[in-house]
Amino acid sequence: MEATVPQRQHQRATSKAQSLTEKANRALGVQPADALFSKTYMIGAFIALLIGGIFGLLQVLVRGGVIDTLPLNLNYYQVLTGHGVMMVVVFSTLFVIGYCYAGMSHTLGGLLPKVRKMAWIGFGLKVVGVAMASVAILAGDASVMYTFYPPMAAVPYFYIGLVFAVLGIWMCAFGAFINVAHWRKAHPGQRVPILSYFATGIFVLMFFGSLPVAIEVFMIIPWSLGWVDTINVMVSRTLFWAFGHTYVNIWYMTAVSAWYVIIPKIIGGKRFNDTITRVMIVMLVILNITGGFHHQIVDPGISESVKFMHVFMSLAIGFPSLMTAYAMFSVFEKTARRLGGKGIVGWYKKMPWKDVRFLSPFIAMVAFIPAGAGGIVQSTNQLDQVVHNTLWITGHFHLTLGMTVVMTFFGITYWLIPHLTKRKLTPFVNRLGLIQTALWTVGMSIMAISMHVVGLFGAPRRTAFSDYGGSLTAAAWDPYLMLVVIGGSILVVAGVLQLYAVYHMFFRSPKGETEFPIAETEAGEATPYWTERWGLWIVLMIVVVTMAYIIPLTDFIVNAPPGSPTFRTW
Ligand code: HEM
Ligand SMILES: [Cu+2]
Repeated sequence: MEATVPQRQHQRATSKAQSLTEKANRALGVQPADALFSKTYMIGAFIALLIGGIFGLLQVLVRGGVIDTLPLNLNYYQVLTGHGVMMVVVFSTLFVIGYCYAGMSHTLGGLLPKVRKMAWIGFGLKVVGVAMASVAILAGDASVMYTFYPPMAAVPYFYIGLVFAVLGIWMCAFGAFINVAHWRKAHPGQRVPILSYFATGIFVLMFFGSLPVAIEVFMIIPWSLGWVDTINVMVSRTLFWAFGHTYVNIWYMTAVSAWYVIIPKIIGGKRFNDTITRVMIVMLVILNITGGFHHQIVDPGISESVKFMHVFMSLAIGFPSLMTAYAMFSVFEKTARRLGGKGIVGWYKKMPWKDVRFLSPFIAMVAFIPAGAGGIVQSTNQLDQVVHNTLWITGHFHLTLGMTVVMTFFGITYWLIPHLTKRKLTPFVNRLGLIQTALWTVGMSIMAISMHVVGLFGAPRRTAFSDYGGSLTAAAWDPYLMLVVIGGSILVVAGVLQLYAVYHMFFRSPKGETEFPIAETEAGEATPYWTERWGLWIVLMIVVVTMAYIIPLTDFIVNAPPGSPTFRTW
């Protein structure tokens, strides 16, 4: 729609002899070379969802006692590792990067050719890395779960694969920084467009969040090669969760970006106050990494006072989430009232419930209410003793990740893919999407709620089926595990529908233009320039991280227990 100034400058700078069609494409807002990049990421993401979904189904069938041996001689823990890696490392990361790059391309007037090249190299590195890790898992030499905690040790090339994947992520992060910096130089005094502001925050966290895991992997590689005999288990777990927790929040922030920026447009409204939106992003960036410690509440070797500080630091992330909840419902209400909605709840009738682009992320948001409450439970020392390492935890992250994040991502596909493929969202695909949304909601709710309940009764996570020598307690879990099977099976059907919808929007839907929906701010808003001070936000983030990590890490290293040799538990 808009051929902005930077687009024109960029065109002049890059190549003078462009074909007419290419120019027309640019004028219409989607640049073929940038679209190709994001499309490739989407395809990669959905292939990972397919493989991860098949593994998920196998898991529920084993846990529920429906089958007792897995096909192709697969081992339960091998499948579980594959499921975790495909869902959290591949699906989520590829989706985030593909979406953020599409957002930057759209709002910054196209990616710089240099940045596009970096991002493709990043893709190549990720493909090599994931392929190496997958071969190791399939060969049965890396059943260490996606968390790969020492002292369990996989074959060295599993970790070398992870190094490639991290390098690939860094390429994309640096590409994003270069593109945003280039735009800022060309637009002195202006605010970075909101979607690119979100992308900046997301890539800052991606880079800083993956530094600790890179250090961890460089500790593990010589140990797995046998060059050093032992490893400090506590240091490696701590480095892992500084990364793992931050990545969870990267997915969450990506989902939130769609809530703030895209959904108001889809419902025909304006977005929430721009300054507050930016403050929320900055808070998420500054406060995030230290949350990693809530994954270690039960770990030994961390003093009570340090654990207390970390409970506080974890709960601090709850604050921007509450701001988001307020912001979203305020936008819904304002929009609906403008459209003529009346009464205390009657205005809800004005929401486009039959539009999958709205319904799927709306349910995702609602799911975050119980999901976030569960997170507060787990961050509380005494309550975590009850649920730690039970299926409650698995239920929790299928609500947060499997519903809140994934359903928002699904909702995004229904406009992003047609936008990228220059096609239209047909009423048929929309209806398919609504059915898929309903099935995913029902399936995930049944599965996640039963997991929460059976977790309270003590059923452990990360364990293949066992009747524990005929234990009556374990027998009492069976009905809930059957519900997990039912929920999981419904989910798989929903997953197949989603994959079909993606296929349709890629190859079948009629040609046409689909808008990249970005909501405007309310008239008369002025965002102060200090929101652009990323240098300061990063310094503050480092200060918070230092406060959180110096004491425990020094303690783990100075008062280190004997290190651990490698173990192969499978
Ligand atoms: C297709 C539907 C799905 C099914 C049937 C399913 C099923 C399961 C089951 C039964 C477990 C726990 C196994 C155990 O602890 O013994 C599990 C673990 C897990 N799932 Fe899913 N899941 C599905 C979708 C997803 C999605 C969409 C995500 C995230 C994007 C996800 C992420 C995870 C993660 C991170 C784990 C933990 C792995 C570990 O403990 O190492 N799952 N899943
Ligand atoms: Cu966390």
